[in-house]
Amino acid sequence: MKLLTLVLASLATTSAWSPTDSYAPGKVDCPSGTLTRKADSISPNEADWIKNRHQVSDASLEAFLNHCNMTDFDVADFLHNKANKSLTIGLAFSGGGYRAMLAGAGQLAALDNRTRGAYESGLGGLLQASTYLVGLSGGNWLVGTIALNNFTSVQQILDDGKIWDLDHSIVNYGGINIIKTFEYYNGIRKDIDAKRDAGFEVSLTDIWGRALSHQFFSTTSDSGAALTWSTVQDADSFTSHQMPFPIVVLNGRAPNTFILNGNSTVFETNAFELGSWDPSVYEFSQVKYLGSGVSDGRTNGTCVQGFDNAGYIMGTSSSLFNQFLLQINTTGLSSRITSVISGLLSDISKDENDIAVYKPNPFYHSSAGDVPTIAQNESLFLVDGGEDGQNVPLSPLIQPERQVDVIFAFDNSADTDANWPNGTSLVMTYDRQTLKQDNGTIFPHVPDAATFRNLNLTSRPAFFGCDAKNLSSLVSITSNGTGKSDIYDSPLVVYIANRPFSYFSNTSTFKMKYDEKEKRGMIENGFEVASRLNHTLDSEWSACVGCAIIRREQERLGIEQSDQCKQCFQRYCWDGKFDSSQDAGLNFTETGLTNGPESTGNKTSMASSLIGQSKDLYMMLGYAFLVTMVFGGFSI
Ligand SMILES: *[C@@H]1O[C@H](CO)[C@@H](O)[C@H](O)[C@H]1NC(C)=O
Ligand SMILES: *[C@@H]1O[C@H](CO)[C@@H](O)[C@H](O)[C@H]1NC(C)=O
Ligand SMILES: *[C@@H]1O[C@H](CO)[C@@H](O)[C@H](O)[C@H]1NC(C)=O
Ligand SMILES: *[C@@H]1O[C@H](CO)[C@@H](O)[C@H](O)[C@H]1NC(C)=O
Ligand SMILES: *[C@@H]1O[C@H](CO)[C@@H](O)[C@H](O)[C@H]1NC(C)=O
Ligand SMILES: *[C@@H]1O[C@H](CO)[C@@H](O)[C@H](O)[C@H]1NC(C)=O
Ligand SMILES: *[C@@H]1O[C@H](CO)[C@@H](O)[C@H](O)[C@H]1NC(C)=O
Ligand SMILES: *[C@@H]1O[C@H](CO)[C@@H](O)[C@H](O)[C@H]1NC(C)=O
Ligand SMILES: *[C@@H]1O[C@H](CO)[C@@H](O)[C@H](O)[C@H]1NC(C)=O
Ligand SMILES: *[C@@H]1O[C@H](CO)[C@@H](O)[C@H](O)[C@H]1NC(C)=O
Ligand SMILES: *[C@@H]1O[C@H](CO)[C@@H](O)[C@H](O)[C@H]1NC(C)=O
Ligand SMILES: CC(=O)N[C@H]1CO[C@H](CO)[C@@H](O)[C@@H]1O
Repeated sequence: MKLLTLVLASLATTSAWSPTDSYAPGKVDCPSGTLTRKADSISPNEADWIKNRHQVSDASLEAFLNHCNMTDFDVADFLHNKANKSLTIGLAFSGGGYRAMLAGAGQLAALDNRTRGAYESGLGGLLQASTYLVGLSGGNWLVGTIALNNFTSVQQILDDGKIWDLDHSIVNYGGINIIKTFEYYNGIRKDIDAKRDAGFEVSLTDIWGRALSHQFFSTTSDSGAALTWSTVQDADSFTSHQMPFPIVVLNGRAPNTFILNGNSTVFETNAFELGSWDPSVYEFSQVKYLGSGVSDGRTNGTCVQGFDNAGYIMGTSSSLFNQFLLQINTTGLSSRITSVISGLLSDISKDENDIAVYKPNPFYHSSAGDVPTIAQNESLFLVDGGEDGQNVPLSPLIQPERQVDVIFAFDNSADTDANWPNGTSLVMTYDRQTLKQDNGTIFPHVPDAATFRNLNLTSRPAFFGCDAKNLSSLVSITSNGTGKSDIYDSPLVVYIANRPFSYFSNTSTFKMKYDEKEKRGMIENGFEVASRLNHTLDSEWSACVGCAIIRREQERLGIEQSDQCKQCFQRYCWDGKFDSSQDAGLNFTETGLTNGPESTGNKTSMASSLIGQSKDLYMMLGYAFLVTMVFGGFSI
């Protein structure tokens, strides 16, 4: 009986993997209907899943708020008798390589009730109460690792020590074990050949995605060669609605073009679909059937599965890093290994190296989008989600269709010379709303980068959009007054930026190796960042977080805040003032404030003044030797 259950369980889990049980996609029958739909709502699958998730998260939110010590606030009465809807919490984790993954892991751990100490000195239970979990680039490594390993926890990862072995860089996987490295590359080569032999174009991102999978899916058979992104739909923790809805963000970019914030197409891959809310595409396609030939979403009856390899999707969101593979000659690997690698690299698509090729294009001959070059191309070209400068993945969470009440935006970008964030990512998202490409979404007022730092908005948490009434001017500038957004549709943003407490967490974006001590230092510091140094800097921090979560619904209902919440908002809301004078620089002190000259930490920047503008960066992308030049100079 036990055996039977086991067999059935393994059948159930493998059914969503690649039908070839390898990296190669394989042919399957098509589902009925078209594979695409217009982006005028969330998908029926998502709507249905979210409804069920709320049954789980509502109870967790009640437990969380009850533990927050909010005064003059009756949690049960508010949630059961007053609120008209389930409160929807979105978590967003920025890009920034392993720095962002590890700092983000600590921040996530502080919200996770499964982390030892999180319930007492963090925000334990907030993850359990959240609805959406979004990541980009390094942040997508975090989200993807957690989601596709059946919603494992950061605590579990640290305790088990099986995944996130970062002792050796991804390029030199075996370290001194040359045979292991040799087998690693041979295995990747076999995978890449299998996909090509099945008739699909391969790009550097395929190799990159397979390499990443060895770190993220090391406990999965064949390091996740056949593991698809859509497998998440079948994970126990997903079907039982124990995890938030995972989403990763990508950008569209055709070869030989560069992205300006204004004309970027922001794509997302969620548990069910890949697509974009932006007018240039305005369509979603079922992620499980990526790789199928379509015309305006219609198939010929034969479809493909297995194209949406989990590592490939995660590699696409972080494609800026895949050029590391081209640095191979500098790593001192044996000639036997480099010759395998040279073979591997010689046959891949010659498009620019950071571009992932999705061919056939799931939006081919689509009638929904208004940028014909996307619909007319046989390939869809996707790149790192941070290339448009919106390094915190907020786009999926500001879509009014998702009805998010509050976003916790974790910014682990390297904006400054010393690899700290300066709020630029939020400015990019703010600016975008004036453009047609943002399609009527609204994002609260934020100040310029100098103000972010001068007013200490990166050295302690900062709330934006505290008063929905102040957003009315944004509704009219986004569209001509017929926009789809209502001021209350715009979530309040709790911005939490990377800063040091117990560890200097401003490591270079391109630091590719972390020993155990460094890894734990980064994660512990992240916990402290999200918890106001374990509540020591503000014993009411949990209550203030509670105030932020309930704010929009209170406003919709016309309920006044408690005195405690008013004080919290005075402490954490940006007051609308600017201090754009010379950036005073940051020198973080234990109290959470800043003074003095720029703190240096492990500064690795060589060429940041050279590459001040992203335009230059993009023109230079694709040349292997530039990876070293770019160290520390880009904001992710
Ligand atoms: C709430 O207050 C109690 C008693 O002072 C304290 O033990 C507990 O840690 C507080 N909870 C939070 C989440 O701050
Ligand atoms: C904060 O709590 C976390 C989790 O329990 C712990 O790892 C860390 O050492 C604590 N930090 C401080 C400064 O006490
Ligand atoms: C978190 O854990 C505590 C103690 O283990 C429990 O009382 C609480 O209900 C849990 N909260 C959530 C949201 O799961
Ligand atoms: C997935 O996680 C859930 C919740 O922790 C657990 O009950 C289930 O057994 C796990 N499934 C697998 C296949 O590990
Ligand atoms: C974005 O705008 C720049 C400058 O006009 C242009 O060079 C680039 O091709 C555009 N990108 C796309 C994807 O349209
Ligand atoms: C139908 O689509 C499949 C998968 O996209 C493709 O492999 C096949 O060649 C197509 N068949 C015809 C007859 O066009
Ligand atoms: C790397 O090595 C290969 C041969 O192993 C050589 O063809 C290639 O030019 C080298 N690349 C660089 C950047 O030195
Ligand atoms: C903020 O960061 C951006 C890069 O993301 C940089 O170009 C800008 O100079 C920085 N500004 C300040 C005031 O630190
Ligand atoms: C306002 O915008 C809507 C859609 O964005 C459009 O249908 C309508 O024609 C516009 N009205 C005017 C007066 O421009
Ligand atoms: C920011 O921190 C510095 C250093 O502690 C302090 O002097 C300054 O008053 C703070 N600024 C604001 C606006 O809180
Ligand atoms: C921070 O400022 C203090 C006082 O101005 C100074 O003593 C200290 O060296 C500075 N630390 C760093 C890392 O710059
Ligand atoms: C509010 C708004 O501008 N909505 C537009 C979003 O994009 C689609 C596709 O271009 C339009 O049809 C909507 O009107």
